[in-house]
Amino acid sequence: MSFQKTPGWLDWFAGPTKPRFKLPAGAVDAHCHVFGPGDTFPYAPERKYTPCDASKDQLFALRDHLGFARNVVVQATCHGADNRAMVDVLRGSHGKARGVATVRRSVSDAELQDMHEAGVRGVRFNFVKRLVDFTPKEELLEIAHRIQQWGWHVVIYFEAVDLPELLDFFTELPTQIVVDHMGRPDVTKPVDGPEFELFVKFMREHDNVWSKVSCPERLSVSGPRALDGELHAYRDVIPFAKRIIEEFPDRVLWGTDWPHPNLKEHMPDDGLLVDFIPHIAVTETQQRKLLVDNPMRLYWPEETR
Ligand code: 0GY
Repeated sequence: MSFQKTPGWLDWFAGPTKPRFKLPAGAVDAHCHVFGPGDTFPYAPERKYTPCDASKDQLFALRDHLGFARNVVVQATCHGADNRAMVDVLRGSHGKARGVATVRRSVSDAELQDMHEAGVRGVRFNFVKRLVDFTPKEELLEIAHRIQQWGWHVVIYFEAVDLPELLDFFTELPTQIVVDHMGRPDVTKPVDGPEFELFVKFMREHDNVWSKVSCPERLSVSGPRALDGELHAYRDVIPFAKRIIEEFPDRVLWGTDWPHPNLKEHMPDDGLLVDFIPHIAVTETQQRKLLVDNPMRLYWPEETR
């Protein structure tokens, strides 16, 4: 089947820079996706965008180029609840990739078991209205209870303005919870203002809540340009990510977000994204926890005992 990319959509960055920041041995890119290829794994009829293809071999090449050892592949909304492309990455990774699926209440235990054997370790609940249609909370809660028997967790994606309304639901979830991109803060607001404070409080009061400190390119308003000759790309995101890493060093994860769905103005060079890491995780200990210890504990616990 042939698909036409959504107009205005930028392709992922070919030929990324080799990062200057040397990732610690065993580093995990804990948030990335694959798209299709559409001819093999068709995009879902209910999708809100049609991406360019981004295959597993291209993902593995990027992993090796940047210096990562492993990937966590998150089901992208353009594939709906058809997890075949994501599961195909896990099966082709020789144990070096784990996954996060999207499922509906109709999924059978046998399907969940199959996905577990392939390396799926979580499900994603998406509340970003431009990406998905509404799913009733009682259906999500039912799924969250069912996945517990495999020890899976729930990844949640939402915008900061929606957190007050979603908070009660999130606190009902019985599993570990991983928040995508710090709950998408508005970085033009103060880092100690009421909006981000609510997110910090959510993490502080619930020790099952983790956060990805990823996607500066999505959150930044100042953008990718350096200031005064220094590397200060995405500088307005730094205080937010630094704050979360400093306060919760054992519950943070980082990922490239390759192939960067839905970007229309600026497509990041993934090598420069890696070079952003030491601006937010400023000590070697923080970097090791963020990139190795934490993702290994969550996705490969059998190797950390
Ligand atoms: C991300 C962010 C986005 C998209 C998706 O699955 C997706 O389509 O996650 C976004 O558009 O903000 O995490 O990749």
